[in-house]
Amino acid sequence: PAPRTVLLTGAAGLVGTLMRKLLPGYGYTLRLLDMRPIEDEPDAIVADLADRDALREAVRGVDAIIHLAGISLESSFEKILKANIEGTYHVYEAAREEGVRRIVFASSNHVVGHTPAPAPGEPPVPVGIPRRPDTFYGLSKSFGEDLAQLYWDRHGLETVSVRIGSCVPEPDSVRMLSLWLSPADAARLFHAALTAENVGHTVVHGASANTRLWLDLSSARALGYEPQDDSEQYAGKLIAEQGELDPDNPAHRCIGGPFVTDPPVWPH
Ligand code: NAI
Ligand code: 15L
Repeated sequence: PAPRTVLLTGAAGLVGTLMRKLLPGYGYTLRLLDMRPIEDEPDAIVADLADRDALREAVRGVDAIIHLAGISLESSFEKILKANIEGTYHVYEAAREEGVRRIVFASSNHVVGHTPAPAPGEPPVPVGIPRRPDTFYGLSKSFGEDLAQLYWDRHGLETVSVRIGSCVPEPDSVRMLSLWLSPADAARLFHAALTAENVGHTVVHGASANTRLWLDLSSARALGYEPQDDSEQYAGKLIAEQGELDPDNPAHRCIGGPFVTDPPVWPH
């Protein structure tokens, strides 16, 4: 049966807030969790991923988990270790203990951030390219993908790891024209990842049908994802303001963009 009750971790964050609005439209009942309280959601579970008892209770009875919680930018190795590496392990252990069958894991383009960006006219990169994390953050997402593979192979717990490009309401850089995942397409992709059959552990790219797309979407489309949006509508304004990407600029050269030279740091 298709999953109906879904735990959304990281529900207070940017993507979590967008998905809280959009996923109920696909028929899901959401249970929300974040370490930060959510103003208009008094029933949301306020818990840190370090709290294994709280996590186990949070996953009890859900059909699936969308795991968004964690540090979403660069930070110290110690902080990343706790929130993203140990925290994701705790989510998988809770799911295993409570018999949850599927997790959708928010991975990131920063798993392959050091990969040179395709030049204009070159094909997008496939999901199978060697991983080249650009930060401890990207490394933690690479760990999450391996953890997902282990829990599939050892425990039969399924995961779709979504290497999200840039999921924001509107792209705000020329780089993001090639990576944008519109909120509506993100909901489409999460729905496909929750409902496709026999996914085992599948890695997909999370992006819209962008004219300048860098990320190949064939494994996402194989789940039934049909992106509807294209960042090209923002191209004129962004290129007029910022200029085209310069392949001689190290901050432009790779998929990870500024994360390879001067990564934005998690403020908390
Ligand atoms: P965000 O930083 O806005 O949200 C993350 C949420 O996780 C926050 O509400 C935070 O309070 C919560 N959180 C952090 N550590 C926690 C812990 N130890 N216990 C409980 N909650 C904790 O990030 P955003 O943009 O919403 O991203 C969601 C997920 O998607 C993240 O895992 C991020 O790495 C991933 N992602 C996002 C992309 C994007 O473009 N927005 C791109 C690629 C990946
Ligand atoms: C990410 O993984 C970050 O979580 C997000 O804040 C964006 O910066 C995105 O990647 C990106 O590469 O644009």
